[in-house]
Amino acid sequence: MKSLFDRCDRNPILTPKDIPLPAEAVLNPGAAEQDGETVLLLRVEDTSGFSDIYVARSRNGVDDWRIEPEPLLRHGLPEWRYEQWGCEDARVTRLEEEKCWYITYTAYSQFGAAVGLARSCDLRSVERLGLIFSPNNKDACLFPRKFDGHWATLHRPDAGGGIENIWTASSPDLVHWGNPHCVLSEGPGPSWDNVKVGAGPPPILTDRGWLLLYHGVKMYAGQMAYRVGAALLDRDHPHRILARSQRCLFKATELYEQSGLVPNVVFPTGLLLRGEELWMYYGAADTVVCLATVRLRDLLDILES
Ligand code: BMA
Repeated sequence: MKSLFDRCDRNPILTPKDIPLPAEAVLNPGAAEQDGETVLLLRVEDTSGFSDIYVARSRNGVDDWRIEPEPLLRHGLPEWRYEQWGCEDARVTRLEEEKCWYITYTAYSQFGAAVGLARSCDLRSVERLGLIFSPNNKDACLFPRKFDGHWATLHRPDAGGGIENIWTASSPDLVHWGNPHCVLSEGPGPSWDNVKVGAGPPPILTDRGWLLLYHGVKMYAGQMAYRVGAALLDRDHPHRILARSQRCLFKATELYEQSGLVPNVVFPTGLLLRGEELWMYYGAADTVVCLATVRLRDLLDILES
């Protein structure tokens, strides 16, 4: 059967060898467009096991990446105690109203995994705004516009007892968050996403509502398989889910996805709409960065059926 997504024939498009320092892995990139170029916010795990966020730029979004020598978000700075062990898995959203990009990322420390927020107006320097969700919480991304005067985010609190669902929250100022709603829960019974779910890249507004790509996890022989599904959220009330794919839409089938530091992982964190096509940037096997494309209409058709 023809796959819904087309993998880039240059995959993996970035590997640890491309990074200007000894790196164990490069993975889970946030994606943005700036001055006609593609910008990826790469998670780079160094050879001690700690991660920072680096910026990579390319004219075509596929190759000839130029990687900044210094990280945009460096873990371990003395004044940021909640990220002493790592800055991981950045998602980036352009807020036109603020004329800036906002970056949500996993701030990892002895206190657990929390959600940090940072702002950048040039994707070269960054201003941290601090934590927006306390541990354990991951996989947060911002919607690009306000709803009734409030910003909105998706996030994935760990409810304990192995319950990990996707929630929304809203905020008047991007700093104080409240009004929680569960928007997408773990799949039932033996579903492909029955262990946990988490938001992927920031949602994209379509004529049917907000399109969300998310990762879902199921255990096979004691190992977690990370795969990708899609959902549609209401255009004006993003905590209302309109549709959800019943099956996973993208999974590890290639060697670079099935084999690596963590096998059988595809983990999308960047999504750009180019004409009729979505370009999905994802981490594969927690080791390399890859790209796959899909026609927006094909995804929406699946969600409608
Ligand atoms: C999640 C996160 C991701 C990682 C994924 C698969 O919990 O830690 O950074 O890619 O697991 O191992």
